[in-house]
Amino acid sequence: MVAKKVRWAVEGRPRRRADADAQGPTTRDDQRRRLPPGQQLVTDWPVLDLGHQPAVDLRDFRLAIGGMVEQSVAWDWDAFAALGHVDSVSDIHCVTAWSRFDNRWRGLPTTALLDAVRPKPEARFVMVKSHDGYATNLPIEALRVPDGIVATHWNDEPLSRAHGGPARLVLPQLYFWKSAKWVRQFWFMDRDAPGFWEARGYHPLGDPWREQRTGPPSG
Ligand SMILES: Nc1nc2c(c(=O)[nH]1)N[C@H]1C(S)=C(S)[C@@H](COP(=O)(O)O)O[C@H]1N2
Ligand SMILES: [Mo]
Repeated sequence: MVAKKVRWAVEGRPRRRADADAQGPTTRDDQRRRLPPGQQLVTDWPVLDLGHQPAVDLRDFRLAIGGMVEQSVAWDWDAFAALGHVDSVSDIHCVTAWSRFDNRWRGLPTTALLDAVRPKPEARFVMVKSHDGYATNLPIEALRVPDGIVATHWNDEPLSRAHGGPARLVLPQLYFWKSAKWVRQFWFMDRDAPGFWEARGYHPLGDPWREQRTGPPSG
């Protein structure tokens, strides 16, 4: 699976014909505006992971935020749920070339997460780590966006285990591999370091509008 996904990111995944359903309620104009280059609209929601979907019991849930921050935290579920959660509707763009419009997420805005821990001035990057061993790196600015959210709900239902419940990151402005499922830690750093896919050739940032699928040749 890993080798196959690296190949898809490099060469583009073999395209299925757009199913008629995928045109859905969106207009052609809407699609032209909202679909990044090389993407195809789907109406289902594919599940992608490393072959292991960890079971995270709410009683054991901890979201730890540390590294170069003024105030590190380790929220249990009740503390996390007591923060100011919001709804936010956004589109998913996966590097394997599917996009899914109008996902209603509920959770903690990433801007509120930043406010809670107050990154130090030298903090410029973040490593996000998950319960399945996955990790992905981000520039800190990637969290200072209006639709960034640590989501507990999707379309008004608790997020399923397959899709990263009880809590996952959602950063709609980047390819979906940056949206870590089963998130357990945000670690603020002064230097960048590659996460799981970034170490295997994916782009360090992953902006779908600039088709940043693969990174510069690694050296
Ligand atoms: N913890 C974790 N998060 C992850 C992944 C993963 O394997 N493990 N895969 C990433 C990739 S490549 C994609 S496309 C999306 C898929 O999310 P979905 O299964 O909810 O569609 O999760 C991202 N976050
Ligand atoms: Mo992906």
